[in-house]
Amino acid sequence: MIFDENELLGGEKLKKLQLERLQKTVRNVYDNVTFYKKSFDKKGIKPEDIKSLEDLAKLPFTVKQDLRDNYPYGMFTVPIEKIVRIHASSGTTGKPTVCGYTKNDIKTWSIIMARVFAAAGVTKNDIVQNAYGYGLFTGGLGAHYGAEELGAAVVPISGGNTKKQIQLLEDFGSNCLTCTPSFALYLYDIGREAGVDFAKLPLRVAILGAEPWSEGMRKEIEEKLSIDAINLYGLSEIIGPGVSFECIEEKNGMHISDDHFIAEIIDPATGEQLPYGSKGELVITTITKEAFPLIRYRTKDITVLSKPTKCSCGRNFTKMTRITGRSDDMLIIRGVNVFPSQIEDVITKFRSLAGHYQLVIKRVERLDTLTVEVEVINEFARSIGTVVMADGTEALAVTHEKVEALKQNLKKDIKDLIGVTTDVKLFMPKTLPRFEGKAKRVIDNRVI
Ligand code: DLL
Repeated sequence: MIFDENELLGGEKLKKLQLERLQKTVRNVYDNVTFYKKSFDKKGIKPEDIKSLEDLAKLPFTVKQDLRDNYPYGMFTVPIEKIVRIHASSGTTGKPTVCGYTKNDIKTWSIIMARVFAAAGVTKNDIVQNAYGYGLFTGGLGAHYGAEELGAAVVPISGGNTKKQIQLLEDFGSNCLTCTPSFALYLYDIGREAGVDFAKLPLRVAILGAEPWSEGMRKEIEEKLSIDAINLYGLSEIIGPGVSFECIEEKNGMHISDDHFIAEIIDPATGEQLPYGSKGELVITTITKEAFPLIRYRTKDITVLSKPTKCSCGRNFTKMTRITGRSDDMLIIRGVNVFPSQIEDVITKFRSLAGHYQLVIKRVERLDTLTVEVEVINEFARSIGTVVMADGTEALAVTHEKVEALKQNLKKDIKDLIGVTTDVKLFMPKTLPRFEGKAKRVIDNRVI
């Protein structure tokens, strides 16, 4: 289903609207954000040089580091009195990326998210159980406002709390579930254990995103929960969830709200724009945001764009395929974005730890587990003593209280900084692999 008329726009009409909105956005950032003024001036570009959509390619890219350099509010075009909401997502080190919204931005986002629900066949008669996390993360409030905009009844349960989720699915008769795909499967497992027959629940559709998943996972979720599983994509910097979404008619590629975002695909190595059908990094320019517009933002997500054609749902918007990877090293662990450099930062603050570490990720019973394996320094190992193993190698006396304390402290600091619970394994000096070239810090054993 369609939520608003603009969703039916296409062809020259859409292009005209995009150009008008692009020109206005470029003028806004040039006049109000020092970073953009400087970067445009450096390239010798003025807002009035943007005469066609093709001229977009003349503008410089914006990257996450730029947002970090202007932390916290330097990228906002409006003073704080115009801001009504602030969200944030992980940066590559301690400081998060800050995203501000004006009242109009919240309205725009609500409409964009209402489209997502409508495209999934949700109506105002439905009950939406929103199991995306509420808080700095955009998932919870983004889905919440969208469902309300549509007129559906939202159950704002937020993430986790699995047993309660199951109870509400049964008692409240939720028709639509919004959460990460791995959480949907986890809910199923816990529900089954408790004897729930999912085929008998009123649940009809799940709108899933915030982490990579596969067609295999879709099939599994649809069969097990007896529902349709819809893919939803977005990122905090651009607006949050809602940048693109599947329609229930086709479930084949995600429609980008072209009237709010201009999408490009580039070669991540050269930055060169690639034609429709090519696999590359998604770059997005926001054309309706007020407080925090972004020009040619490099998402680092790898996908393919297809030429806009009429879809059976009625939309003419550009479609993008599932995200197949990233061009940086960002990991998504239980829906939380994690950069290895953030963990490295924490490790280096401990004097008893050496800088040699690796991150091992597994999916155990549907949930991601992250183990931080790190070497201690020689002095620490000697101070607590070591034991000789059967194969003659020396190992840390792991039962020593200092070992336990070090593990707990590291675990706590990582949890405090990035919000992910980890396992910590301490190793003797010089026992983790060494690398001649680029260190391979991440061992991702998840099968998605
Ligand atoms: O994950 C926003 C969101 C919330 C999207 C709820 C969908 C549903 P961030 O925390 O900033 O924002 O993380 C953004 O997550 O760059 C992708 O790498 C990844 N991601 C988001 N949706 C998908 C998806 C939210 N459907 C980062 N498939 C993005 C694969 C996804 N990856």
